[in-house]
Amino acid sequence: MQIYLDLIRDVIENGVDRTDRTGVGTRSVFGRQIRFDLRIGFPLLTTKRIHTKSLVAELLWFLSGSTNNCDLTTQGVTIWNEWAAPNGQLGPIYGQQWRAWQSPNEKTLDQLHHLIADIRKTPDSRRLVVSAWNPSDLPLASLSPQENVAVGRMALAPCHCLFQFYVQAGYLSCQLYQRSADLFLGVPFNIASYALLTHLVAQQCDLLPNELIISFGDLHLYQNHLTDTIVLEQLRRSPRPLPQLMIHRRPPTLFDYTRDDIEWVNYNPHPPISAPIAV
Ligand code: DHF
Ligand code: TMP
Repeated sequence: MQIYLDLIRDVIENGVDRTDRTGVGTRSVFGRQIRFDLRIGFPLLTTKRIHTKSLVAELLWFLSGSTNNCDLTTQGVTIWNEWAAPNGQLGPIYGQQWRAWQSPNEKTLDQLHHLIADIRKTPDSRRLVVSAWNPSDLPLASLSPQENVAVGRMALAPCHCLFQFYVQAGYLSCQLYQRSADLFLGVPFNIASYALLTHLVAQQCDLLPNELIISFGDLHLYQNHLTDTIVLEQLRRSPRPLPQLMIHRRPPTLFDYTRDDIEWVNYNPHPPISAPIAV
């Protein structure tokens, strides 16, 4: 995970200070790519503790097709609270686009179901793509997250908005396009979440995980993270050996995993670092 610390240095050294939607302000670069070899260990950040319970709950929540924050808060997971409407709704975000993309004939399209079928049937396909970027459901810039949900729109535009799989010689790779990336808070989750997704899809398709590639659009550090106790503290810490992921069971489909199926061993990170999240 040295690459993560290098990315932070890159943004600090090469980034430009900019305004942003939240009003907090960022230092930002445009267009970066990182790669992880999933065969040598699981890319879970070791220079601060990542709350794996939230990570697993969020991915399984996406996979279930839910867009209601109550399905997270009942498990004690609060990472989506700032964007949810009072009834818990978040509008047509990831879960809906992945599992029930609204198609013109009034039917819904399960992109993930088709993805698994396509990987099995035509592993050489160049169309193993899932998109959460549905322009007709995007939030309106003039409305708050909660107001957008009230008019049937997404609370937040998809950040990790498109991903593609690639199969070669029994190995599965995944590339994600992330249009906007909060390097301190969001990115460690995004790396681990897509690494986990790649492991789960591989298991379901009788493949082994190979590489995770993330291509970033606007990659930024929020100004209120650029402090001695947050980002600079992160940079002072040395990476430790990567943990290994254990998947205890092979359930019938990608949609049947439970949190008890997923566990990391040998995860010995530095302590957590808390930071304010920009809304
Ligand atoms: N907005 C912004 N500004 N940055 C984000 O990363 C972000 N991520 C969203 C929604 N909106 C966002 C969804 N993912 C946390 C991590 C990921 C995430 C939302 C929040 C977070 O607060 N992480 C803390 C606490 C973890 C926990 O409570 O389990 C952390 O220290 O990692
Ligand atoms: P934006 O919609 O104005 O780009 O704001 C979204 C912010 O949330 C931005 O800082 C990126 C961050 N983010 C992540 O980094 N990862 C995520 O998974 C999500 C949902 C958001």
